[in-house]
Amino acid sequence: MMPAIFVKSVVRLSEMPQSNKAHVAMVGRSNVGKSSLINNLTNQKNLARVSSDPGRTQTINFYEMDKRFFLVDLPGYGYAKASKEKRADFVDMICDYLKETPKLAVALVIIDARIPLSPLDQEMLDWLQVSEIPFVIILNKTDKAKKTELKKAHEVLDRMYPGVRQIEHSMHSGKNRNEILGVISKAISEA
Ligand SMILES: Nc1nc2c(ncn2[C@@H]2O[C@H](COP(=O)(O)OP(=O)(O)OP(=O)(O)O)[C@@H](O)[C@H]2O)c(=O)[nH]1
Ligand SMILES: [Mg+2]
Repeated sequence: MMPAIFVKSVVRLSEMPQSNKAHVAMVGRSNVGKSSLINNLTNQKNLARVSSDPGRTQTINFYEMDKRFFLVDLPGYGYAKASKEKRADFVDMICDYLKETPKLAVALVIIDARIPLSPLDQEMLDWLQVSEIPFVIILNKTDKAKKTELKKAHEVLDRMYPGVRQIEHSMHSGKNRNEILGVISKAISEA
């Protein structure tokens, strides 16, 4: 596999890379592990900036993988310390991007395995469904979740979003990394 490279960070859709390559977007609440997942998938520890402080990613960041497609790191929603205006700006930025991207192959919606459906996650998942944007759910930080919590999370998601693929992941074990890469490969080949 070729190394992944950072392409650019943007705050306006008009600044997106001019390319017809497919996009794969990381979507999720602030601090859920979107940037860490990019580092894990690309096998490059310091590619995307990670922080234990929520609200780290504030721009739309494009990484090119294998010269074939873009991995897109988005700001998180629900960052509690941001002002109301800023929070709304991030949500607009995320939703505008997801709607306007010409070739979004799939969105990886990352949720905390211990908190399966916070109201904001539910809002995002519902919006993606209504908008007919293809997505899969990544249950992240499974290293911190109990078995019973994981089972519960799958049950809740099965009920709320029947048929939507759910993949467990932890950056520490790299659990299901190959399965996620498989989902991406399939999606970009069909995009
Ligand atoms: N235990 C555990 N911690 C994780 C995992 N993935 C990420 N983290 C930690 O969660 C924190 C946030 O990770 P980020 O990757 O910066 O999260 P983000 O979703 O990009 O956050 P924002 O950019 O603020 O929206 C960091 O301290 C990571 O080390 C995981 O699988 N398990
Ligand atoms: Mg981030």
